[in-house]
Amino acid sequence: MPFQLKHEQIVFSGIKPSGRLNIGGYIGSLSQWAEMQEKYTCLFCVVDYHAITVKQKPSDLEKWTLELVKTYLAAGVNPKKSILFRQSDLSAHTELAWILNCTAHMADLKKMTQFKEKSLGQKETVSVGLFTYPVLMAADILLHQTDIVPVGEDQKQHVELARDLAKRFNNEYGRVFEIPESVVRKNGARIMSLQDPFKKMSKSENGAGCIDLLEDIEEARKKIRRAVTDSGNQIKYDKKNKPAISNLLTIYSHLSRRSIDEIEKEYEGKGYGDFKKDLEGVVVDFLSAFQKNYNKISDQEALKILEAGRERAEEMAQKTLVKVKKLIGIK
Ligand code: ATP
Ligand code: LTN
Repeated sequence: MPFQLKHEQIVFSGIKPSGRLNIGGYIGSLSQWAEMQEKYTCLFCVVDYHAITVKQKPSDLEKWTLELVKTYLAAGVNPKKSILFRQSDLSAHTELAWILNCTAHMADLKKMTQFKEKSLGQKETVSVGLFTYPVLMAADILLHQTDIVPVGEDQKQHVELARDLAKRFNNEYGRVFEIPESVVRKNGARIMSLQDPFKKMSKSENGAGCIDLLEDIEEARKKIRRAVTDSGNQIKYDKKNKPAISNLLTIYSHLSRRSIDEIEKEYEGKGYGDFKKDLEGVVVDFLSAFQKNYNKISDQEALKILEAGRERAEEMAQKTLVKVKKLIGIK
């Protein structure tokens, strides 16, 4: 039975199965998804071809993929409302990526901050895949005629590139792609390391500055206790002068679903000690509830959901790819 589009506008997002998602990725991106599925037709993808742009152990890829699907579900993504699928299940993604590689310019990709950061120190041995990574991401987005892309701050530039490639292709060959827009949280789009408020909390960092969604609860407690703070003792959101406390306030606010204003008021006259003790509670409550949801889902269920998602996602993908190929003169 063909999948009926329930809502007019289309949302697409994805995460790499390259390790465990941390609370930064949750706050910046994943936490927006469940809400969006009530208003939009949503496609949420496990982007395994993106994961292999840096070395991965082959035997880990399937494990991380299933973990990620379960993570999506535990965060409230509902497979009855949204399409969950694996990027490599649809060859249209890599096919369109190749075509868009021929639309992208070297200069477009040389500007990409993520590539510059990730290739630092690797020089000539960095994979070409890491360089063209944003083109594959553009293919993911454009293939499904996406309107909205919820991501963290670090991916905004890649969505910008997807927009540019869509416009360039449409101008050159004829209108085929929607022009997507990123949706980035006003506050929380860049959660910083608990050990260094000038460094992004990141999956690949994985140290004391980063809390995974599946983190051992006692470990998580320790990481909050050890989190760095700023000079002074006031609990005040001030990114410039109090970057560490501002980051902790942002985490507190998102995980407890309370506004920063409200939290600041509650801690007027109190010090960092009280605040961090309560933050520990907020993080532990959040992680416990999340992990309880996560543990209810089996690998078999996750696999079934991916299989159903593949069928649904295939339709739109093929429609777009057929049009694109015709426009460029390939049968
Ligand atoms: P890596 O560091 O290995 O590149 P990552 O931790 O950035 O991985 P991704 O899979 O690349 O994880 O990111 C998943 C999503 O979460 C993306 O939309 C990304 O922008 C967002 N995200 C990742 N880290 C953060 C963060 N610290 N704050 C806010 N959003 C984040
Ligand atoms: N590059 C993103 C993951 C990603 C993505 C996408 C996000 C791949 N394709 C399409 C949104 C839309 C990352 O590193 N987090």
